[in-house]
Amino acid sequence: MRKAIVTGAAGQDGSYLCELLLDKGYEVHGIVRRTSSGGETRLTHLEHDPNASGRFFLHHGDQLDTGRLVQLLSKVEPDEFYNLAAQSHVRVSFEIPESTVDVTGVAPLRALESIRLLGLETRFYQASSSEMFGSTNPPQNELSPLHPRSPYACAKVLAHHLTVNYRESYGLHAVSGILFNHESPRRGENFVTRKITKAVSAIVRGEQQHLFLGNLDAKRDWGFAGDYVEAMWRMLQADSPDDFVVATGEAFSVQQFCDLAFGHVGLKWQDYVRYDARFERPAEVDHLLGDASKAKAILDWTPTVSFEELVTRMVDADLQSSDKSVVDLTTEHNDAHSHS
Ligand code: NAP
Ligand code: F7E
Repeated sequence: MRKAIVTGAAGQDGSYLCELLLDKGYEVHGIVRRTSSGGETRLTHLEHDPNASGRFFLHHGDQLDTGRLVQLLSKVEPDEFYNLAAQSHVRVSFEIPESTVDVTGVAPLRALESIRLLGLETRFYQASSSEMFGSTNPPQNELSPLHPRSPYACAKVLAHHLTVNYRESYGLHAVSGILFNHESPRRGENFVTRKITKAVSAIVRGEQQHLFLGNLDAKRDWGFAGDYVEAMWRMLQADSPDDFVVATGEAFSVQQFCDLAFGHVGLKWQDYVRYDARFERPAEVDHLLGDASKAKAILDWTPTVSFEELVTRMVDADLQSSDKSVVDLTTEHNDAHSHS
């Protein structure tokens, strides 16, 4: 049975990836922080899934704890290691730049160096990001210049180059997946898509009056997270390690997302959305639009969910969810002015 370790298992992508690997018959070892915010909601169904019984293990761990990492690597000796854990919020990275660089940029080095020193044959996946392109003109592909615009993006550039360097220096089977934005009903509530869909459902229920947002003009290439974890897995199955852009090839503005999300329930976004400068960033990334031709040609990967389908699925999921207990983990979406 093939074995995989997934860091950030309780995150959006971690939960979809654990599901995918279990479906493919893997023994899956997820690493989560003891205080993880997502484990309760995103992984519980797998812990109680009889098909995953005896094949799904969660381990406490932290990206800052090399000893724990070495211990788990030696014990599991995984065929594949997916490094998904990160402080992944771009605007928050301006508030906590040092810890962001440590968790998001330096921790991948801990994993690469541990795999190398232990002499494991483990294939390594690094969760790189379109944010690395920053202000580079669209469309962006694997050859586009990197111009990061936040501490988060700088950290991802460091980790990307380290991944390539360990491949070139030591022959590690190390892959960097440069993924453009991908969303789902499991998206963290302080990212703009989920903040909007959560607010739409709260407004429909009469629990919220307004939605405070920052820059509505930014354009993103938004895909479905379930499709993107399939691309991660395909990258590690390829004969030789390489780097791949994963994207839909279409970009839409935050305003267009609002238009569709509010329109889906018969509302006009202009009646509810209010500007709040607190949600602007010191440096914005204006336009990300990916060219995933290489992933299509080599991995035979294409996205299956359109932008419209993604937005309506997210709104419908929030409308159907009656669980208010998860709502206030991050309060960005609320009328009450709070941090995030
Ligand atoms: P996410 O939902 O924020 O998940 C990240 C996970 O990392 C969370 O479960 C978090 O755990 C964990 N984590 C944070 N700090 C940690 C630490 N010190 N030790 C151990 N775990 C820690 O992010 P995602 O959307 O699933 O993204 C997965 C990866 O892909 C991230 O590396 C992200 O930067 C990258 N990426 C995402 C996108 C996207 O659009 N989603 C695009 C490109 C790249 P807690 O629950 O404890 O906070
Ligand atoms: O912002 C604008 C904001 O926080 C998208 C992460 O997964 O994808 C994600 O990073 C856009 C930005 O995602 C609000 O200024 C307006 O232009 O949803 P976001 P992101 O910054 O693109 C990349 C690929 C990653 O790698 C990251 O890990 O929306 N925006 N008003 C807002 N954004 C937020 N969060 N909140 C607002 O109120």
